[in-house]
Amino acid sequence: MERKLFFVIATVLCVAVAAQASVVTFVGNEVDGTAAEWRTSGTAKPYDLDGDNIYGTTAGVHWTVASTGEGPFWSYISAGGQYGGFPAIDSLGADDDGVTDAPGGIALSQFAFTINQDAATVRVGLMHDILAEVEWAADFGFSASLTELLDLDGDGIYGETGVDAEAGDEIGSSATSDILAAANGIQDMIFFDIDNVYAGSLFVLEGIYNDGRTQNAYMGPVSWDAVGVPEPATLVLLGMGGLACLRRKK
Ligand SMILES: [Ca+2]
Ligand SMILES: [Ca+2]
Ligand SMILES: [Ca+2]
Repeated sequence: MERKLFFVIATVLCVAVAAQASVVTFVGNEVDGTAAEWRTSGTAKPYDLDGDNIYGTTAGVHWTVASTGEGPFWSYISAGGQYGGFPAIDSLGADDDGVTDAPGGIALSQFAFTINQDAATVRVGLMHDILAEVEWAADFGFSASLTELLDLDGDGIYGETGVDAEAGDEIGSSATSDILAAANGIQDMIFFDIDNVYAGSLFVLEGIYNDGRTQNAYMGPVSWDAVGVPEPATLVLLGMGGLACLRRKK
């Protein structure tokens, strides 16, 4: 009986270990909402996943020119540069997940990040409408997409096109937000959920202008709130599941 139970658990865990693909969905926009007070728990946050009224409880970041960063939960690469004229928003604080509070900056077009831990769901928030008036006056029709990048052929390059005819391109689940109302200098936030997050998964956030411009879209700070992060005991169990998979394959 014990042995049977072990194999049932092992089978479930084998499926869980083998099915490494996340599911990305668009959750909603907060337009002219609480984004400027994203770190102030006294302000109710309608889209906060973990309910502590802070966007980015797990991690949060602003960035500087072509920056990279790494924390216990994530690492990131900002593909873009920095731009001045950043209105006041809550300080991230130097003690938040080891991220230094960079001066106001924004990324151009793309922001890639890796999540280093399993989680049931991670909610990603992207701030927009963060420029001073002289800039936001020309800033409208913004939307964002979040896409998982995969490495199906195992060559260490993620998100290639046409590498595997059977499985398709190395693009996983993807979602695009609604188009935001024209910028007015009051910060907005766009939220995506990633379900079935597994350690080492790679994602790219992309800003899109929908008014025919070829110019890169400006993106603001990013927040992560996670639920269902396994306790160490569960990780041990998953490790045992992985071993069981190997044993059964032999
Ligand atoms: Ca939170
Ligand atoms: Ca590849
Ligand atoms: Ca706005």
